[in-house]
Amino acid sequence: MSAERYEREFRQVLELFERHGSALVIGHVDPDGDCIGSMLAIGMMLEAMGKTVRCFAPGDRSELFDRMPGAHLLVPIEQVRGFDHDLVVAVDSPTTGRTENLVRPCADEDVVNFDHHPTNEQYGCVNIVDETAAATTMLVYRFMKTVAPERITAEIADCLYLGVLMDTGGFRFQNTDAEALRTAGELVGLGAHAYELAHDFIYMKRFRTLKLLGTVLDSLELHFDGRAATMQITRAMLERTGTEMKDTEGFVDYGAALDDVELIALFRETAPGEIRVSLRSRNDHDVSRLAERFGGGGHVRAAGLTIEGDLETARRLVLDGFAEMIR
Ligand SMILES: [Mn+2]
Repeated sequence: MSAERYEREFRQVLELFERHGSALVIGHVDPDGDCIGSMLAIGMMLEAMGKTVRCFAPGDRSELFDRMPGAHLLVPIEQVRGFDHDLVVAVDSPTTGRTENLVRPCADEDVVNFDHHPTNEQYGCVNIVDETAAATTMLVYRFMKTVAPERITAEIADCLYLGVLMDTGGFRFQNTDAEALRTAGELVGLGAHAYELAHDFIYMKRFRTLKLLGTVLDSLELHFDGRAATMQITRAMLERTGTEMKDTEGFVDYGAALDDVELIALFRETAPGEIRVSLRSRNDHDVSRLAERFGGGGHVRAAGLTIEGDLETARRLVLDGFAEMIR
């Protein structure tokens, strides 16, 4: 990613930040660490500039995120609806649909779009979209470093680091390139707490979460001579262990730990008759194309979709898709 490529856009975004008095920062449904980190970093920058700012992402989020600096900016949906704002900043969201249409394409209000999904629909008035970035927070960092480096406090550095940490799976995924490591290094230099963040967000698990993981691993199955794997999380499993769906982030990666497995699917019964599917690819199989077929999306190696139907229906649809891909 070259800084020059977005030089003009970065200036436009800063100009919007300076010109407007209030901003709504929006993330995608069921926000992850990259989404939350991007939202809070931008939120804190705007707050320090004297702006009125609120951050929101629909769906569930882990309460761990409430420990992050800037978490006071996260508001419930009721405080979004009545919020009179003149700027919208969307983060980590390839489509406005991923924000449950809280973000509307650039028209009568100014919309800034920071994202790293290849399927991004460029819905912003200013679009900073670079699929070569391992995390959206890397683009936010590049923006701040270019136009307002003095505004990157240790608190903002923590939020930006969180995105790189989580979206690279703790610097293990294939997107862990020199730029990701360089960004992480610079952010630690600016005060990000590498150890504490890795401890809280990667290593530490609650007792009940580990018990749930045990039952999820018990559901692990191999298909197509061990080239694909599936796992599932039912409402009953959550009830038995006293957990919630938001406790299951990262579970899909246990399937990806199997050496010869190329494709992995984790099925989550999010509501009766609604199955959310997380897909992972271990090689060049493009799981985002399979996800898009069912209205989902994502990256080549990590994507998600929602299927209306029961677990068996979802399994059949996804395994049929896998069969086409590895044939
Ligand atoms: Mn991301």
